[in-house]
Amino acid sequence: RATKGMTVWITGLSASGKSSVAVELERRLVAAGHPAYRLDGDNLRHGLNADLGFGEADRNENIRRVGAVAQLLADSGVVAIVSLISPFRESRDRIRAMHDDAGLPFVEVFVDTPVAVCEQRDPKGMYAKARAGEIVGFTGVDAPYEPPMRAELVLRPADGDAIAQALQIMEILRL
Ligand code: GGZ
Repeated sequence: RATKGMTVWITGLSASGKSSVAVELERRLVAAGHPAYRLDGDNLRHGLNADLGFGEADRNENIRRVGAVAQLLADSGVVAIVSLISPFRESRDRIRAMHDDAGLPFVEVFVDTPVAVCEQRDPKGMYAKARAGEIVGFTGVDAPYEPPMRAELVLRPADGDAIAQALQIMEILRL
């Protein structure tokens, strides 16, 4: 039976673990024979979204574009895996509504890693820069993050590593 296309939308703070769980999820889906493709915010900002910054309007445009691309992939039968901070509830909900209208499943996954933990990890030193005022408008420091109200799945650090978290996502996808 052919895979049903869908979008798995992974939202959370910088360094929350979105990309890692997305990589593991893609690996597992492909291994199980399902076409899957990752759309990662940080990567897309080098190409498709190279013209966008981190103000509210640009972030919303970033979310809109990635949502549209994900929906095209989902429509083609691919499991689109989006990892984007996507801090604004309303813009995430708009993409959900577009998927609903098209009859395509939209699975919102909130990687609920507390900002203190993200800041402790700080793999690229960006939280330190934000605290020092060298980056202005950094999500979780001096720019907002609006958590989902009804995510299909919430992942917390206590749920284990990226592999364990990816398995939890696999379990709720009706493929
Ligand atoms: C948040 C920023 C910022 C600011 C640069 N705020 O964890 P990273 O480093 O590797 O990935 C983050 C990425 C965020 O891009 P997104 O497209 O996911 O964001 S959004 O959905 O809000 O449009 C982070 C880096 O860019 N970064 N400046 N000010 N993250």
